[in-house]
Amino acid sequence: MTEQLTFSFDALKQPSNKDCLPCIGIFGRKNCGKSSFINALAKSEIAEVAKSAGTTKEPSKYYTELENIGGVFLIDTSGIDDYGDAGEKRVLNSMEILNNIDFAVLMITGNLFAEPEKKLVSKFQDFSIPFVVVNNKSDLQEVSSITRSQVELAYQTKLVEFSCLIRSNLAELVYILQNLIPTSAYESKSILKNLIKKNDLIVLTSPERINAPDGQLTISQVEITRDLLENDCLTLFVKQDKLPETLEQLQPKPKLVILPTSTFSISEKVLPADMQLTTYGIVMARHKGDFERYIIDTPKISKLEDGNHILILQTSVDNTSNEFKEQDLLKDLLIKFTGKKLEFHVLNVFEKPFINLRQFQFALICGSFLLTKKQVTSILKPLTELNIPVSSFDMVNAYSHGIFERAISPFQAK
Ligand SMILES: Nc1nc2c(ncn2[C@@H]2O[C@H](COP(=O)(O)OP(=O)(O)OP(=O)(O)O)[C@@H](O)[C@H]2O)c(=O)[nH]1
Ligand SMILES: [Mg+2]
Repeated sequence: MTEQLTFSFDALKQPSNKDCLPCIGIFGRKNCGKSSFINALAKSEIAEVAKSAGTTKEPSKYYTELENIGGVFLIDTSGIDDYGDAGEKRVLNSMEILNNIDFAVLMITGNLFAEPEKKLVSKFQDFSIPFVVVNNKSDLQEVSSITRSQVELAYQTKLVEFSCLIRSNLAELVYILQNLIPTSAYESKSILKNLIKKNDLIVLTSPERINAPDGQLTISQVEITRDLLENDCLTLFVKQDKLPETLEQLQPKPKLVILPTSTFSISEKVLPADMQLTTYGIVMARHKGDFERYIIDTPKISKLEDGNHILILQTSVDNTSNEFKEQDLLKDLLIKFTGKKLEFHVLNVFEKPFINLRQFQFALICGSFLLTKKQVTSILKPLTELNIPVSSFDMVNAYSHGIFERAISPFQAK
């Protein structure tokens, strides 16, 4: 079964009933046979192929089924060697999909493995994306021993000979994909994965006064509600002051109640001790952040001392964003919670200026709800490699409000 889906980055981020399927990005220079490779895997002419270079102009997502793997999404891209204003924009568009793919195929031809390929591989490494290199058009030119050792030794990956024209070792290639696609690719991308199931009753609450602009819900509230509906959960939204009477009337009892951090402590006191509670911020930190690390590192804020340097990673360039409010709140929270004189440094992750990371005793990421988990993990990697504790605004917020343990408990193995 093969079908083309209209590509949209949002669609990739959104859970669907196909959200547990691997997403494979196909990269390489113009005309190296990326679209032909998709057709070879799908055994159907779904992607446009032409003799002239530059046929694929934007990422296109296709669904197909591969032997012994099952359903996968294949994402065709434009050439990584494109140039000029429009060409560079197309390259950037291709790079965007790194945020959402589980595995990559880098296609080369004519033993050409130079700057564009090396740059791309270093991006794969930044995003921790496993990959394989395919030497296409091997009916015209086979891979040389120099290229093979350049690729296989330097990157500890496989270089596979292939020809989209002849397709003789297609089964072998699919077998290689089957072995190299990480198991995480088959995990659900749902926000509340492993926590909810069909027909579970989940209660969402808002503060008495809805504080998002123009009476809107916050992005986290909207995304979590959509996730619950996608998973066929019974979803009830109530204002915080209506929570006790609502819960009294509800039968069966809800599986989980999600509260804003600001009202958690008030509600916690009136709700039964065995009721599973968490906050929107913690749900999103688990979905979009390095949650396991945050759980270990967040309590380390108690050990901060006078003169310690705290790095605040800013992830938005939008001046109207809540992120700046978050930063001020965070500074106040940390100073009040620790009672120490702390030095704060704010760094915009998109500017990447030279900065000596070793000077920091703690780092926090703010406003990362617009990023993907892969992006956040890649941003935090240089810090975690230096064993600098990292956390997010929401986790620190919960910790300094004294609600951390209870709010993370629904996500911890019983
Ligand atoms: N001889 C030979 N030709 C191939 C092979 N694979 C693809 N081609 C041809 O190479 C040309 C480009 O193929 P495409 O699949 O459009 O290449 P692409 O990488 O998608 O190209 P762009 O979208 O322009 O970046 C077409 O004429 C294909 O028929 C192969 O294995 N051997
Ligand atoms: Mg193409």
